[in-house]
Amino acid sequence: MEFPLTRPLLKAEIHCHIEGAATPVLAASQAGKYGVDTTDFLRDGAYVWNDFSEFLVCYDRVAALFRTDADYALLTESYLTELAEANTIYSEIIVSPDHGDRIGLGADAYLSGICEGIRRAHEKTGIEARIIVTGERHFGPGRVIAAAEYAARSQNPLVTGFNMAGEERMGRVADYARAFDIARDAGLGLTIHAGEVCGPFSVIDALDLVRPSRLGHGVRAVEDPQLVARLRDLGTVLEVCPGSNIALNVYPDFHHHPLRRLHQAGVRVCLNSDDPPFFHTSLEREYEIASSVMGFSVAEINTMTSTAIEAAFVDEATRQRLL
Ligand code: ES4
Ligand code: ZN
Repeated sequence: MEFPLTRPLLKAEIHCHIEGAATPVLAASQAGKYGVDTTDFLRDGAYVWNDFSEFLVCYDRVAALFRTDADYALLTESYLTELAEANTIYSEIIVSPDHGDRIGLGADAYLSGICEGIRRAHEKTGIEARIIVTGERHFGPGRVIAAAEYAARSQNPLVTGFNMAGEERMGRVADYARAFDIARDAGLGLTIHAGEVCGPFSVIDALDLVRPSRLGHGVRAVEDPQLVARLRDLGTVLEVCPGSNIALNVYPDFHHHPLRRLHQAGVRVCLNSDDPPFFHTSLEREYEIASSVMGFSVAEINTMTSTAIEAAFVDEATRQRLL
């Protein structure tokens, strides 16, 4: 008797920071190569940090272990290959030219290393990937505007979006709005970290001043029912990263995470890994938890995957092929 072949669940994500995808094993190997002492941020095979501010410092320390375009190609290829092995068909990678500048590599070589990693992973596995350039909020408005200008003039077909990550408690969105105007005028897709560390006001500011089609996290909008209705009516897609939220103590555990409530309220949501090894997660684990702990059905999970692809900053022909 023949058994019907069940197709494995396909996955997609649109929110993962490239340096945040570095495994501790890869970071340790890079540290060995450059003779860097990592004991204050990498111990017993795990990254060491206690709160959001320390996480951001740890992130910068790990980023500083990647120093050449070849290092970035290796990092990107490793991350995408692992995703593809878990049946992931699409990923949007958040990259920060400032991190390339800070290590003396320069933004162009940084970006070309990441593109080479995408090319190799695509050739090996077929996975599609695009790049979202990000400004880091805690580097200040000047750097965020410079990142937007860089993205706007890059002419790189893989660069399709602009984001702002980093310390959400620094300044107000208004201080950074010009960066998003530059990116919008250049035709880039817009998304912004909001409603992760800060409450509903950060999401309201983002909607009013940036008018993004998506939000990085946005989950704390759930604290304001009017805002939830606004997100539903606008069709704004929340790039939800449950494991990140638990690791950063935004919620005590997955049972208290608002993904289910947001989905129930008609807000468009999808699953993402953010900085997977920093938060002891992977996209595969996010999908697994959504199913086994949060109780999402196969159909609901497939809807979240489709939502990620619908919201992706990708050309229509590729989107239709992936859907
Ligand atoms: C980040 Cl979880 C998170 N939030 C804000 N900025 C970030 N950069 C890397 N991970
Ligand atoms: Zn993020």
